[in-house]
Amino acid sequence: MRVVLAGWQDGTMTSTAFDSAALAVADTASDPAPSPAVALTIAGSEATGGAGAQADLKTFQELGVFGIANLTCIVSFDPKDNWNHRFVPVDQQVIADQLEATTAAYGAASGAPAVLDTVKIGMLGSPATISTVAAALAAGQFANVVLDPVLICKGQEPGHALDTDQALKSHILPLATFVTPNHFEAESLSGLEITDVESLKAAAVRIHEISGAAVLAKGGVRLEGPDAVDVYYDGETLEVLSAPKVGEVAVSGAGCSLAAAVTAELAKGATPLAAARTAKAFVTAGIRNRVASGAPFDALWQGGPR
Ligand code: PXL
Repeated sequence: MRVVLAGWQDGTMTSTAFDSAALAVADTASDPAPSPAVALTIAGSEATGGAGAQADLKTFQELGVFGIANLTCIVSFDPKDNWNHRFVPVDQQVIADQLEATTAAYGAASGAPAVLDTVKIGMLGSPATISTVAAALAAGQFANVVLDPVLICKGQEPGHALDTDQALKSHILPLATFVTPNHFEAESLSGLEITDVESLKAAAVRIHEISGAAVLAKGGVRLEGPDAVDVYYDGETLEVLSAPKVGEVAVSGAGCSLAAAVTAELAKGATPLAAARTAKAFVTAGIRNRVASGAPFDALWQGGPR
């Protein structure tokens, strides 16, 4: 049932009136709506709203999935320093507390009608956070672990970032069931140079061999040609997903939203290949409808497909 509250829409209804109207509707509804699928993102906050947990939650919501975010770090771009990342990690105990609360509310033993079995991993940012999250994943009975392997965060000290990249490869990648590397990450994970669609395919195959996961390797705007090409490979099916490029400049949040859309679709029961196809279409529409700001990059708009 779709309820339209006219007074709320035209601005004449107060929040108290809205509450009573909503309660009256709840009282008279005969069948409660089925619980939506649930998905968790373990990710960083990106203050301007384009990337990170904010992009993930908006994507989950747009695709009809109840989104939960456990934050690993706070990223604030620095407009005084060429919009580089300022990175602040969340305390390890606070990350563990968020995971504990989420598992108690929606995990397998929670009694929740829609059990949480699908998680997306975004920016972790430090070897310590990687250990905390790896322990939760190992204990967490997640059927779907979608890894957006965010490798280097501008603004982090290089030695630290290399440790983080290594820890991600050793401790999180083996737990992933679906990986979404961008051009740079696919080169780093596969050890191959990627210059065209054929080398992107080879990298996707290699990353599948290393991880056992389904792989959606993104060429995006980095490969020459009129189309933004991504390659899907799961050990059996190799599919090239292609859409006309929308400009030649990467849009903030495209990678996060792609992986989040895969996560939402898997949470609803889609196959990995169907999830990849839906995610590609979702991101293409979101880039077409991107949002400009005072920052020197645009942000993807998750409401684009509406
Ligand atoms: O797009 C990668 C990314 C992921 N997560 C956070 C980010 C960024 C890029 O800025 O800030 C929190």
